[in-house]
Amino acid sequence: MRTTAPEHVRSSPAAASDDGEGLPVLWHLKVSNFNEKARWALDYKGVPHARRAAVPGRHVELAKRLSGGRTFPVLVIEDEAIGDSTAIIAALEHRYPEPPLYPADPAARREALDVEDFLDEELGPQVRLLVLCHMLAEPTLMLGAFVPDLTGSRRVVARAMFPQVRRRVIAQFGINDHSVAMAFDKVRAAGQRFGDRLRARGYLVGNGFTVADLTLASLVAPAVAPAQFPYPQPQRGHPLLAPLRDAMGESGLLEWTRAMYARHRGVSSEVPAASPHLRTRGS
Ligand SMILES: N[C@@H](CCC(=O)N[C@@H](CS)C(=O)NCC(=O)O)C(=O)O
Repeated sequence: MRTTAPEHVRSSPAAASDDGEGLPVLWHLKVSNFNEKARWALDYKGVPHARRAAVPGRHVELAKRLSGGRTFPVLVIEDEAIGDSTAIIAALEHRYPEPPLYPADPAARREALDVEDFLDEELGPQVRLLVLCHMLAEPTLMLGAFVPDLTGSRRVVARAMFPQVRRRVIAQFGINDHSVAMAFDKVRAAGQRFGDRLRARGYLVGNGFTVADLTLASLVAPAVAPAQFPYPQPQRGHPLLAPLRDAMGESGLLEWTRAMYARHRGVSSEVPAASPHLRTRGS
């Protein structure tokens, strides 16, 4: 959504002090493409920040408390909680202009923001649906990607409850033959729309990396599983996801995404919780 989404930006002084040192805090889901979009922007700009990962599904209540919305990512920065990846990037661009993700030229900037919006609406949710649909057949794969921190008895319980989880996910995301066919159509349409430009110029807008490229690469990342993705991706090269990789390979999206990750994903600027920078008050 566009940056003017006040329902997803809330004054949140209590949450802002969460890390104990006034660092921005990113509340996120490790597996998720929209969350990767916000992480990449923070890392690209080298913004020191703390991260709080949640279990998919359980994050909705947290999101409501933080931003008033129901989705992650939520970035708590200064006294604001921002619950939308596009608004998060806009806020980062404003506070940390270098290196820029928005083109300097106004027309190119408009184009990059329009591409970002288009991809947020027309590609991100479809890739998510297809990744879910292809991974649901294999509990180990699904749990390894969606709850990578689950170990021991909690993992055994999750494995036992997996048939219920699968039914819930299918219902929640409306996964059926029709929605899957439509999602494949949209992935192919995005490939056709942008493939020629990417092959010719390497970037979506102008001749350099912008928010448009970051958005496209991060939104398809769970399907591509590039080596630099910062969390476990047991789906990397897995045969169950071959149809999805093939659909993206037709337009060159697969290779282009790997190249963007290799060239621009860079190092994480997360300040780990154990760091002395993150001492809790009084310690
Ligand atoms: N427009 C939002 C979309 C974010 C989004 O869809 N997040 C998902 C996880 S990938 C979510 O939290 N969904 C919970 C829900 O819709 O109930 C953004 O760009 O941040």
